[in-house]
Amino acid sequence: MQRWYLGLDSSTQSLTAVGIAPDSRKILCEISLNFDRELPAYGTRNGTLRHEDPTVVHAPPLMWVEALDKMFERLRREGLPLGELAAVSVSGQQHGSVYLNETAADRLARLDPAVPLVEKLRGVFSRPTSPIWMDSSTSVECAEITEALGGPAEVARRTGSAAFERFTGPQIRKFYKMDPEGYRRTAHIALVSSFLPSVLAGRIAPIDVGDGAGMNLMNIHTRDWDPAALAATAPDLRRRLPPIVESWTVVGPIARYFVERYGVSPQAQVVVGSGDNPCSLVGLGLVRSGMVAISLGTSDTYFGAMDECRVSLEGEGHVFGSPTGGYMTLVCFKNGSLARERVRDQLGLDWEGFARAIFSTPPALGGRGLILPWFEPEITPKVLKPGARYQGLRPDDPAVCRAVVEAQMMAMRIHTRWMGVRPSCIYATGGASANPAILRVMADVHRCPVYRFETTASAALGAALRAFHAWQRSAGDPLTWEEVVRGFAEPVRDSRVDPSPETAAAYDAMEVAYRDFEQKELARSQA
Ligand code: ADP
Ligand code: XUL
Repeated sequence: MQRWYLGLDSSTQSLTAVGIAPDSRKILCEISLNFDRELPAYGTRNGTLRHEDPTVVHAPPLMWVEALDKMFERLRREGLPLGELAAVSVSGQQHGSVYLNETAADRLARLDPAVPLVEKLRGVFSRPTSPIWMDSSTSVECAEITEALGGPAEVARRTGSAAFERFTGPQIRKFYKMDPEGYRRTAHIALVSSFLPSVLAGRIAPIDVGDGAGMNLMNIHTRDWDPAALAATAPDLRRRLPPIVESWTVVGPIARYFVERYGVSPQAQVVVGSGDNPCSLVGLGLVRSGMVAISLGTSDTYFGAMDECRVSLEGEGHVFGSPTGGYMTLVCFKNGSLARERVRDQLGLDWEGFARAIFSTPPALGGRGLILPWFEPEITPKVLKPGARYQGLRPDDPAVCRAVVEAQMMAMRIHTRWMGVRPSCIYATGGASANPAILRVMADVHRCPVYRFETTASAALGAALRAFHAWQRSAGDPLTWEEVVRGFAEPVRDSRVDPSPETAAAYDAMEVAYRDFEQKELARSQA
């Protein structure tokens, strides 16, 4: 039997496993367990616990543990050769934190193969629920940390991002203020992506530079804890945090629990976990600077690899350590598919009609009009007062179809310029990447080739590929990242859309006009 590798993605709603066999470049399995359906006793909705304050969003960490047992049970039932497993790694929803008491390390080290994980680990939490990335209840703490560190640009310069409500540091500060006794009882703080490797390896696992950068606590330049950020967050925080390591670090062999209970190879290595976005970077094959993915989902996200560390002092987006070495960026635009749907519906079209309207309108509308697509409050740039703004266009003009997509692409072009990396190729993913007119505008505005990428479980695949890479490295036979991802992370064949050079001048002119309109409207909405 050939060696194989397992990636486990603990996301908001489910735990997904992807197994890969690199020798044959085969995906051996893709299995997903939905938390609400398969673990109803925890009472989650979409993987989260409801709170009377809608800005508070938590999840039960014990549910993630139980899901792990269920997953290994499934893997065994489906006949995966667990005895041949070479390495496993984890992808976790970013920012979510798990609070462990002083018994945790010992209990993790003594898991009993005869007793399910939940029974042994029920008592290890000093905070029964975990705040996750959807929690936005820490504005006060963000302001306090920002003030202590000398302003938003300084926080971004140090940690790669301005202070964000969902980031772990502000969440830890809130816990410390709200429940000082609970904080006192906390011996270890883990991320979702370091907690599950801790269970798998039976010891407190380190945090990697990818997910570590989503905490407002890691210095993005030194790739280690930032003493000033720690001090601004909570007292005695350093001793509650594990070390930060590069993303290919081996935590140790898999715990005896999994060997005896499920027949996993005792030689299987547990590789440090990372965040789902850093893992997706690998799962999409974005292993060279300038390779970018644009995900056109409910919101649109732009993320890619970058060799040098540059941060946005305006607070646009985030810089994380990349699991491949260097850095990665992530910028989120809230008005994605919902804005496109709004336009489609207000014109009474289906997606085909929407595409036809784009193809029958000239690039940049021949300069006759613009829209700022802020139907909902926008993240990039920050717009709190929603409402689309029109210039030289009426909402019932079919040209709005092209205008909205061009505006979205132009906003990405403008608000990712701080990265100092021009995209060399773009992988388009997400629901709207099925639309050929949208891909045409994307290629023209960004002036680079676009490929369509059909993803199912890119984060879990990325974790499996990271496990493979780390195993090779630790065996003294390192592979380049290109060799690691080859045959697994490939775009749809024949999906390449090349930019049309004759549109370049129109979009350069549009950029000037768009910037101007955006500046004016931003100033007006702040007035
Ligand atoms: P998420 O993962 O955020 O739920 P998806 O990546 O599944 O989102 O994308 C869903 C969105 O894709 C829908 O909201 C819809 O607007 C959009 N979509 C689906 N098909 C098309 C199409 N042919 N053209 C444009 N948008 C589309
Ligand atoms: C990234 C973020 C989300 C979660 C989703 O900053 O908050 O993408 O990682 O799981």
